[in-house]
Amino acid sequence: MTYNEIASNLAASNPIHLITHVRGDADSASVFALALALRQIGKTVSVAHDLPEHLRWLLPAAQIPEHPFANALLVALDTGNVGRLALDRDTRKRIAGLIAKYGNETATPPELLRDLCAIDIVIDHHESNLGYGTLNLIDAQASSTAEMLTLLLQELERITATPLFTAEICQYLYTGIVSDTQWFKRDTATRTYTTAAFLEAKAQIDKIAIAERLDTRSFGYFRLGETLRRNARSDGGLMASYLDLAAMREAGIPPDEAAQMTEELERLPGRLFVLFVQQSPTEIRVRLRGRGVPVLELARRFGGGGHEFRAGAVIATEADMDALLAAARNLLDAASA
Ligand SMILES: [Mn+2]
Repeated sequence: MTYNEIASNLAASNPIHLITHVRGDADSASVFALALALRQIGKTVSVAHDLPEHLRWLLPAAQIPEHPFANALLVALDTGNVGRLALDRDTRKRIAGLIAKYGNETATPPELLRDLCAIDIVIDHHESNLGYGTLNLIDAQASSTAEMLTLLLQELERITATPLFTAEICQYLYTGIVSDTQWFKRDTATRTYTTAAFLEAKAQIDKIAIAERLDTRSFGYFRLGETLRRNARSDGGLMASYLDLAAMREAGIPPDEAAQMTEELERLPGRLFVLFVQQSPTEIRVRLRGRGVPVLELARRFGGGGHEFRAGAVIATEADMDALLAAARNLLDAASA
């Protein structure tokens, strides 16, 4: 599907329900740019998201309902996994049960997933996205969902002849781009520059304010750093660490904020980085980063997904942790051979 075709579909639909992923980030929050734009062209819009506490400043001033209206067009954004969609508890549980039955999402028959959750349109930049929507706009060349939404809103503006790039909308899109690219330091292509320049020309964007807000960490975050360093193990180019629930509780940091410690870990001189973050007694989130070493396949093998050099998964036990580390070591050996 092209940007124009998706924009035409949105222009022709009403109401519209937008769904992003669990453990939201500044890029998934660019969904609010789309929501506000759709409202400007007269649509009834609802947004299902899961923004963690430390990112609540990204919520729009205007109230946007979280639950879909009857017969709404369902649009999923910023995730390649149906299992990661910020759906209601019940549906998520049923999807998780189905995926568990087949081992991982890739092995789960798409039609069975569709029975539980029939997405009309998918908009995403993750390479691992197989296209679980009726219509799919998957652009792995895009730095972020925010970059994609900038292009999409340009089309929508043309189709509806309604100016859509308000200061608030530009702010959302820009924040998503700089967050996913770490201020144009990674996944940045010429088009990322073009879209960012377009937004900068449309609105006065306070970059310092955005940078400060994105960099804000709780005091406990720095205390949790002690656990990150204490549990760190290096083995050749493999760097791994583990943040357990007890340590997070003691530091007063929820797992979502703790997961940002991947950024510190990947500053170490290594080639493959693995951060385990215990989400609950039965769930361990894995964040994978590769420096020149592709990690997407490894994530997939453990039921996850993401990008070639940045991916993630959720595993269950400490035995899974060992299995993943062993697989990571093999991967590194194969890459060095
Ligand atoms: Mn993203």
